[in-house]
Amino acid sequence: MAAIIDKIEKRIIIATGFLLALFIFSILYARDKYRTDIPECLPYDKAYTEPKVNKIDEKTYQVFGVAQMWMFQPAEINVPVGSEVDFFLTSKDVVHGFNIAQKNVNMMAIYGSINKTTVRFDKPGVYDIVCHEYCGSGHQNMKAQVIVNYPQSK
Ligand SMILES: [Cu+2]
Repeated sequence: MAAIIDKIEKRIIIATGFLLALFIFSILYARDKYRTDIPECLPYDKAYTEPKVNKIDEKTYQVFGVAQMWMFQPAEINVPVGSEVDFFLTSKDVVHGFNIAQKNVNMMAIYGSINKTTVRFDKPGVYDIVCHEYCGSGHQNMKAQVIVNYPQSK
């Protein structure tokens, strides 16, 4: 009797291992194929709770994004075409979502924590940022925009 159970357990362990390998492979495949950046967690630092956009150089920007009931700050981010933007994201209250559908960005804004992802904007246009974690009665009003334009000629 015990031998039969062992056999089933063995199969379950093998199947679980296979599924785990499949999940990990899927994430790595999606990262390379769709150039999806997997968000990282950084050590918490109060400096990130001040919403701002830092220009590092012509093509590199840092956005300190702060989510709160019910808004994102900064609400409008202007960058030139071809920019690489590091988003550092935190929340002032509850858990919020941070989704840029056109760029496959899917992050959470969490109180007391900093999440980071990097996005490259190669095409001009307006990229909507929405909160996709239900966070209260004003949830549907939580949006911001990344506006990507050609640099103005001097
Ligand atoms: Cu929200």
